Amino acid sequence: MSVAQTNLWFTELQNDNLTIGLRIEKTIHSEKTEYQQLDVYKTVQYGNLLVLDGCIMTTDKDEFVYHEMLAHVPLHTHPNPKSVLVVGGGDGGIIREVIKHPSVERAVLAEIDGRVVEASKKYFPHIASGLSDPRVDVQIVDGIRYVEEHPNEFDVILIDSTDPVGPAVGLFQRPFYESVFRALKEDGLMAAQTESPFINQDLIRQVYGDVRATFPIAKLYLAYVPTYPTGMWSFTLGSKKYRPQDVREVRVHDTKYYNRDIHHASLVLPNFVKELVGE
Ligand code: SPD
Repeated sequence: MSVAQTNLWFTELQNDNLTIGLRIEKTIHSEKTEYQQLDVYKTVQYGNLLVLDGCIMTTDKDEFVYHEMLAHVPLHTHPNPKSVLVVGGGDGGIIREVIKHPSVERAVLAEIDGRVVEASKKYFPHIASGLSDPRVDVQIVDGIRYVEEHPNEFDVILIDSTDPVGPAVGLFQRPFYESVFRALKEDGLMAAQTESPFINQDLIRQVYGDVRATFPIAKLYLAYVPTYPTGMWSFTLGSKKYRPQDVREVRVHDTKYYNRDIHHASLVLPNFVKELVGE
């Protein structure tokens, strides 16, 4: 039996020439927080959808790809990650993946907007599930400042930012990567979400150049997220000592996307992306 369809659509304007549209059943939540417009919709295709300032952040159905890939590629690259910082990521998806690693003793979430954390606990409980773990310390703070104030403290730092507009702009700039470098221990490493190689080429070139100028090792890797602009998504890893190419075994197996083959496959770049980063 077919269900009556609404004619309501959420449309993300990805740039002046490109949109992605999801049919929605209803608006679940809408508010203007101190930092941004926060909306939650129930969609027909992808379950609940979290939107910040008009941009898709995550959906029930495809969130696992992004969260697993931003967390497990860098966490497996480090042989024994104990202390982890997540900058942004107020929905808790990255934290949920971080605490799957048995070596992790402490995971700090530095999120500027406490309303994102609260809305995610309410409307995305399976994504936010790790936030109440005793190893997790949720700090509602400016992530840039938090990183500056915690030198030499973390094995791994993961930057789960919104798109490079508004409050997130500073998270895509060289001074921030330099302070991430200082906040890492002597063999620490970081990874950041760095948008789509199809439509954010200047940004990727710039971020990769800044990370390569800051860290001895830099590597771009890819994953496929259906609800993000163009589907192809990039992450940039910067490391003081360990290379993602050297991972031989994976320690976490309760994943839907990530595995050892995906780890290595994600490091293989199409020619047009290689060119972007000069590989
Ligand atoms: N255009 C989508 C970029 C979203 C990056 N962050 C998503 C947050 C999910 N935890």
